[in-house]
Amino acid sequence: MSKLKLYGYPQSRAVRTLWLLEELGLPYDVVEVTMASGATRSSEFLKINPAGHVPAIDDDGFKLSESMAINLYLAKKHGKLYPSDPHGEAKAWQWSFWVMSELDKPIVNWIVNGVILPVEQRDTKLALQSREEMEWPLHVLNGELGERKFLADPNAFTIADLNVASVLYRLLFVDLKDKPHLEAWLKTCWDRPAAKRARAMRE
Ligand SMILES: N[C@@H](CCC(=O)N[C@@H](CS)C(=O)NCC(=O)O)C(=O)O
Repeated sequence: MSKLKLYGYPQSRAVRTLWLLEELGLPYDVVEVTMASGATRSSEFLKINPAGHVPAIDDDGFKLSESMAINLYLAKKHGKLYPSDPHGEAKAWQWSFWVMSELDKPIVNWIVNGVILPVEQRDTKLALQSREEMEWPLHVLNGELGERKFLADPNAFTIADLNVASVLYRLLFVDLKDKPHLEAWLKTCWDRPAAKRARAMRE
């Protein structure tokens, strides 16, 4: 059996899977495939993920893409952080789909146009609109976390928390005082030793 390969780089959405791999304690190799080098669209990489995005994995010949799907698969396969009952499992799916449909894109647009691009290339209007778009889902999440400590299992950190918190990485650097439950939960998630190791790889 060959070592798991993770395609991507820590500054990309691949950090979501790096965090999980650190939690699972699995041996893995990172195959650096970056957008800047054009490698995400190389014919070699398109054989791994025809969509041309990272992260993607090759798990002993099984190729999979989409950060949330990869994380749900790996957690389930290795029996760690994966809720064992059907309701917990369904909640993990719910939160993973929710964060992708409600927050993944606005967060990226907000950060890319507010921080990452050189000032003259930023679309400031899009950054502001995206930040506004984030407000309702973040309010919803704060409310949910006022009811329970964690998302899928009321008392335990699971893949649902990892998936959502990993998408919200950039909010670690933002004042969330008006959303205290979200702020405390995000800190708890990213304070985990595995999360700190993944974070150290990207910062
Ligand atoms: N929905 C996908 C999005 C993946 C994605 O857009 N990744 C970016 C990097 S963060 C990428 O590969 N961009 C390079 C490209 O599109 O060529 C996921 O969550 O895995």
